Amino acid sequence: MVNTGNSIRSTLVMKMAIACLMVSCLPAPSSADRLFEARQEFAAGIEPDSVAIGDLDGDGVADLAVANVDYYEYDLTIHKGRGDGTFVPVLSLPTDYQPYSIKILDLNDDHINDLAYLCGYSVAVRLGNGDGSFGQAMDFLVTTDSDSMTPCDVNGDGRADLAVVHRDQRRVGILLGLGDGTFEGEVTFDIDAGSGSVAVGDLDGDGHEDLVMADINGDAVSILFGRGNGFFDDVSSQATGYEPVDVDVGDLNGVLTKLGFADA
Ligand SMILES: [Ca+2]
Ligand SMILES: [Ca+2]
Ligand SMILES: [Ca+2]
Ligand SMILES: [Ca+2]
Repeated sequence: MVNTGNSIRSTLVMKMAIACLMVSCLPAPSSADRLFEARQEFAAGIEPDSVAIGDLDGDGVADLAVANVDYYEYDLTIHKGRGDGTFVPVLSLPTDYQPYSIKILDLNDDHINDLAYLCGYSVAVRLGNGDGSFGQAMDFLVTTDSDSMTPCDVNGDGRADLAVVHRDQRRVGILLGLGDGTFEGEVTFDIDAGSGSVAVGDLDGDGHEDLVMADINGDAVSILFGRGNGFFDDVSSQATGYEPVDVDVGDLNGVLTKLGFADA
């Protein structure tokens, strides 16, 4: 059988259509696929709620600290990094209550990372020994239990302070660090609405750290502009979308620091 011109064109059109169909069926690589290899999973404790990244044993390789908040089997788990993206089996550290908002930072200026986390009506601190082990927990009372805390330096003395948000009391608590891993008593500041998240940054460029709280009950963020001495101006707020649950601060346009927040 001899192909006519029309039949040849029809065959070409058919092949092109099939080729186009095949291309369209191939999954387009997502942005995440281009940035990350396949996900790996590593066991933590039960119901991990927050995670922090930092070198806990001084080998220059990032490790993980995870706060696990299962009602019956809460703890911290320490995951030492091997440097290839995998981790050695976990070390479990018991806590007195369910731990939230774990942070890795150096609180006593010995250049060894320490742990800070919320635990019941306290901020708990465990100073690092430099080998991935930690001293006993030191507790610093706060006014209520909370699930959000951020490190800051609101009095500009170079010593790490902590800001804790108290959702039910519509307050933020500040614990000024003394530089040895301990803190002064909590001082609280009123905000407009119940908030479940706090972030820190210099929003007005005056060199003093400011605090931003996501007001899940107020459809806004509360802002406390810092005076650089551990105290703040009266709270101001900025409307957001519906029930923002989280907030962070970063330079999004290269000119001014802007707010970013996640609506519920
Ligand atoms: Ca390490
Ligand atoms: Ca330290
Ligand atoms: Ca400070
Ligand atoms: Ca400021």
